[in-house]
Amino acid sequence: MDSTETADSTGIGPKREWWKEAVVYQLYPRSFYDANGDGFGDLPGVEAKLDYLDALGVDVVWLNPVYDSPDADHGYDIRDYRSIMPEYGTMDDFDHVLAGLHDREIKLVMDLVVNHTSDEHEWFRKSRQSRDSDYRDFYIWREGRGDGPGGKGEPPNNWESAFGGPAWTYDERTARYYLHLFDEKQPDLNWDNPEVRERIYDMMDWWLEKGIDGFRMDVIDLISKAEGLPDGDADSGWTGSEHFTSGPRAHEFVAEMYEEVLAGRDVMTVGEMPGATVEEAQRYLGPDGDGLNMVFHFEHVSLDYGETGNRWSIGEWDLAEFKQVLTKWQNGLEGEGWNSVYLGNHDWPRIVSRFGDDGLYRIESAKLLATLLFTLRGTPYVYQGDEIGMTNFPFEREAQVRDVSARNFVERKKADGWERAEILEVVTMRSRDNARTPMQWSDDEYAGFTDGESWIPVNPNYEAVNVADARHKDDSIWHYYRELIDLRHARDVLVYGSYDLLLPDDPDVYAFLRTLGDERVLVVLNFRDGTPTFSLPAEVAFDGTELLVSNYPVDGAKPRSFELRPYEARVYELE
Ligand code: TEU
Ligand code: CA
Repeated sequence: MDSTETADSTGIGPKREWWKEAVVYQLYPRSFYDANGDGFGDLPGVEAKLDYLDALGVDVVWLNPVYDSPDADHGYDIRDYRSIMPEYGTMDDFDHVLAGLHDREIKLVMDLVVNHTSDEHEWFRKSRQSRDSDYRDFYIWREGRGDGPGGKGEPPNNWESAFGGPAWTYDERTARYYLHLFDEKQPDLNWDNPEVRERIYDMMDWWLEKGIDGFRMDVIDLISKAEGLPDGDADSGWTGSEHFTSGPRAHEFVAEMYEEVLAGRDVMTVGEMPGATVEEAQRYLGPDGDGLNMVFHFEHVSLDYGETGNRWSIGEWDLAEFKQVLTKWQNGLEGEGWNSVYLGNHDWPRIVSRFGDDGLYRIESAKLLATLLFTLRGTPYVYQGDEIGMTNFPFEREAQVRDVSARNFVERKKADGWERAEILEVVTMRSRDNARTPMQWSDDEYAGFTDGESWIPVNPNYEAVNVADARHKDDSIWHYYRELIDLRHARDVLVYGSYDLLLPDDPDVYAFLRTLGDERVLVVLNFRDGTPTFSLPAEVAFDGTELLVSNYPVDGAKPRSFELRPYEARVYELE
C-alpha cells in the first residue's frame, strides 16, 4: 500500500484505510467445514481450510458467533462471551485459527452480539431470581397491563419479536415480563444501565487484547429503547420498531463505546442496522460521527417484501428501484462516510436465487452479481458459498426447516390453515436456512462438508456445484471471484473512485462510472435473461478502451453501444 494519506494525487480525495481496500469473507462456521465428523462445522474445520481462504485472496474474515451458547438462534444467543461453544471447539482452537489467519495476512473480525444475551447467561439467571437482584436492571422487566389471565396481565406493550409473536415473555418467578426483540431465549440487555455498558466494553477489550481485528456489531441500532416503551404502529412490518430503531440514546452509546474501547486502535467496525437510513448512518460513521467505519443497512434487501412489510410475503423486485436505493447510499456516504457492500448473508436467501437466475443462467448471473459486489464503492462482503454460486434449498418437508424464525412462520401458518405446499413455497424463497446449508466442497457424500451426518440437509445440487469442480475449471464462478478480487486490489479507482449512475430508468441494465483522477471505469450489467442494447450517454467521452473483466467472451466491441447477452457483465477502463 502507498503511504500517502489520500488515494488520489490531489490530497483531498478519500483517506486511505486498510478496511476500505479489504475484501471481507463472511464465514458461517457451523456450515463451513466439520473436522471431527459430528455433523457441525467447527474451528478446527476453519483451520483446515485456511489455505482455501488464502487462495481466494480475501483480506478479512468475519466469523459468525462461536461463543458458548444454548443455540436457540444459532449462536446469536450468547451464554458466555468469553468462551467457545464446545461444538465449535476450544479457546485453543480459536487461537489457532486467529494465528493461522494472521500468518496468511488475513484479519479476523468477530460478531459482537450485545443487544441481548441468552436467557442462560449468568446475568439473566441472576436477574430473573428476584426483583431485588443486583442484576435485575441488566435487563428490561415490566409489570403486565391490566388484570389479564391468571393475574399476569397483558404484555406491557404491543411490540413484536422479529421472529413473530410478542416481544415480551412472562416470568412466573417474579411475576413480571421481560423484553426480547428476538427469541424468548434472547432477553434484551438494558443499555440505560451504565454497569451493563461497562461490562460489555470490558469484554470487547478482552477480545481485542487477544488480537482480533474488529467487530461486526449485531443489531447495534436497536440498543436504545424509547422512554416509557410506548405502543408501536401495529401496521408496520415490525411492530414497535419506530421506538427501538436508533432510539433516543443509540448514538450516545455507540459514541461512548468508541471512546471507551475502539479509539486509538487500528480495528475495523461494521454496525448491522436493520432500520438505518442514510441520515442515521452518517451520524454513526466516521471521526465526526460516532466512530463506526461502516454500517449494514437493509434497504436493498427489503425491496421484495410483500404486503406484510417483512420477509414472509413475496413482493415484486424492481431493478430501477434497486439502482435508486444503492445509488442513494453510494452518494449519501461520500466524504467521511463509507459503504459496506453486500447482497446476502446468513440471514437472507442465496443471492443468485434472489437477484439472479439459479436455473439456466446460474453461472452467468452469479458472475454478474459478483461484478456488482466488487465494483460498487465500499467494502465488499462475500458470503460463504456465493463464490461457487450456491443456490436456495428446495424444501420438500417441514422437518428440513432449522431456523427459529422460519419454524415460527411454519407454525403460525399451519395454525392459520395454510396448505403445506404454500408454506414451503414461502420458506424456500425466504428462510434463512437457504444460506446456511453446508458449504459444498466436493461431490463426495454431504458435499465433503462432514464425514458424519450434517446438522442441516445438504443442497442436492452439490454434485454439480462444489469447490473442487469450480477450482478445476478456469471459467468457473470461483475463478471469476478471484479475478475480481485481484482487480480490486490492483485498481484504486474501484476502491476510492467516485460513483455516477448512468441510465437511471433503464429497467434491465445497471450501468455506472467510477472515477478517480484521470482513471475511469465503466460497469455495465444486464440483470435480465433478454438481450437489451446498452448505449453510453453521449456526454461520456473517451479515446480508447480496455476490457478489464467480463462474464462472456468479448471480441473487439467498443462500449459506445452494444447488445448484451443474458446476465452479461462488462467492466471497461475508459482512456
Ligand atoms: O439479524 C438481525 C435482523 O433483524 C434480521 O436479519 C433477522 O434475521 C430478520 O429480522 C428475521 O426475519 C441479526 C443476526 O444477523 C441474526 O442472525 C440474528 O438472528 C439476529 O440479529 C438476532 O441476534
Ligand atoms: Ca464438528
